[in-house]
Amino acid sequence: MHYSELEARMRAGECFHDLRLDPGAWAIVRVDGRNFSRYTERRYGKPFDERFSALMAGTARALLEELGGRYAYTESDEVSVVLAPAFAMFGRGLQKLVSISAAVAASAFTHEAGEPVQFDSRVWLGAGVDDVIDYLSWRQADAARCALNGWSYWTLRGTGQSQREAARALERTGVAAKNELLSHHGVDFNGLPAWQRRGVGLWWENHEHPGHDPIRGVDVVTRRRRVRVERELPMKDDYRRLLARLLTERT
Ligand SMILES: Nc1nc2c(ncn2[C@@H]2O[C@H](COP(=O)(O)OP(=O)(O)OP(=O)(O)O)[C@@H](O)[C@H]2O)c(=O)[nH]1
Ligand SMILES: [Mg+2]
Repeated sequence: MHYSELEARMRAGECFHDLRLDPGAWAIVRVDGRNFSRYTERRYGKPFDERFSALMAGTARALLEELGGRYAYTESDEVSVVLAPAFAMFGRGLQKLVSISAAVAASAFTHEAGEPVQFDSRVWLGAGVDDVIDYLSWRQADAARCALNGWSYWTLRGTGQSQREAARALERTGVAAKNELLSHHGVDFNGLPAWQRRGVGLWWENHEHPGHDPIRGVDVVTRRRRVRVERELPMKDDYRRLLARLLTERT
């Protein structure tokens, strides 16, 4: 068999190679830490740890920069990165996007933490900006739900309840009752840091950078792009308005 025949036959086996993001669609790539329940167990404070959150924000920044994303959002052990319809890396190929985003996340986190971790990755497609805003509101609602559950669980554990006792007690407890449970134990849920309840958002912003032009011998101001890390995100409709502005404005 000629090499070119073998090549063609073997390439045909790469049957997922042609999968691409639909032209004109918005895409979101979401990475999630693999087995992080176990990884974080003995290393980080519960339910929230500022050091862990900083590592995830650093991972989100690396993804935003490497993929040229429009917006990134992180909560718990996950990061979502919004890719505008003009996203053109990897010929919009799905396998490259999924594998490289997982690799970027794993290497960024590992480099900072000093020990190896892995992330999985998946892609979500939306037709327009409104879908993207719905997606991001969904992840923020998930952050709020997890924060309430996490705080309730660890507050009960703090009173001496076992894993099973705390989990069973919370199965039968609604949102209002969890808030009451927390305030009964001196935790004001709405007074907790915003990043714990609402997640962290990252986006590009322009800023003016004062400098000196040595050739002309004059001071100059240049405009530069930098990543803004927002740990005080608004929620609900205010968040949707912020997102609408970030996703539609020309940068
Ligand atoms: N201690 C601590 N743990 C955290 C923090 N943020 C997230 N986690 C952990 O990250 C886990 C994320 O949950 P999942 O992604 O559903 O579970 P996982 O174990 O990573 O499992 P897979 O994603 O399916 O591999 C939570 O269960 C928490 O245990 C934090 O600030 N402190
Ligand atoms: Mg995980």
